[in-house]
Amino acid sequence: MTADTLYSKQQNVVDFVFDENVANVFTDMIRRSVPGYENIVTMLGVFAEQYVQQNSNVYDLGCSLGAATLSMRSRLTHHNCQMYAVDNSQAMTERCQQNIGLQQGPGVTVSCDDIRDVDIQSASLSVLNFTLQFLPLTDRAKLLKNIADNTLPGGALVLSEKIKFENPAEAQLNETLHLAFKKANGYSELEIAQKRSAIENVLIPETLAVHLQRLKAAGFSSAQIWFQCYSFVSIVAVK
Ligand code: GEK
Repeated sequence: MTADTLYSKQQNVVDFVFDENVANVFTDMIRRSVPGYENIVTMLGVFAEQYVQQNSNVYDLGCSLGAATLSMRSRLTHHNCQMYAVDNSQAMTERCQQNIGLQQGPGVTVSCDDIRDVDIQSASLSVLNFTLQFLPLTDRAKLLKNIADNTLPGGALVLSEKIKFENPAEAQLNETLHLAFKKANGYSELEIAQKRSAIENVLIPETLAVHLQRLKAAGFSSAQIWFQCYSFVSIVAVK
């Protein structure tokens, strides 16, 4: 795994993009920046075991290097389903394709596409693992409705996001704890500050209440939080 040193030197910070440089260090970056990421990825395998149905499709939307796809594939109990891993960063999908090829398992179609354009059909499980937060606010409901409309009865969506807190004290506490987490993982004050300014116009968090209400409005019959670590949550919504 290549260490993430992207923001270790003083630089003119520009908006964050998922380019070659990020793809090269992404595994290290996300593990050291997103508390609970590895647990969530592991548990996606358990979700796959629970929700993937015969003759259905599984979607990893914003797949990056394919960690969620690999976890789900490793625990599929039905082998007559098709997996789709989609990301609009070519640097990510090239590496994702290689990673998937390194392990045995059912077929996965990896494509370099915008998740807003994916033709979702007969989904039994879809995953948005820290991806929805990068879409413009105005596009989020439409994507969730597309997923809900094309999810089979009993199928699910797992949505992981960084959330915003309305209560200033709660926001401050979670911010402090996240900062401590990043420092404990070896990021310097400079790295943390530069990454924060690179991401602030790119990753737009919303409150948990907004997420849960929008999932219900999209057509899921239930939506509940199953994991939280500081401001990082994962929600399961069932059709
Ligand atoms: C994991 N799920 O390891 N269309 C397609 N992909 C997009 C779009 C879009 N409109 N916007 C952003 N992305 C992964 C981690 S990372 C999370 C997901 C993070 C992609 C983007 O290229 C990147 O690969 C991914 O969403 C977000 O389980 O970096 O915090």
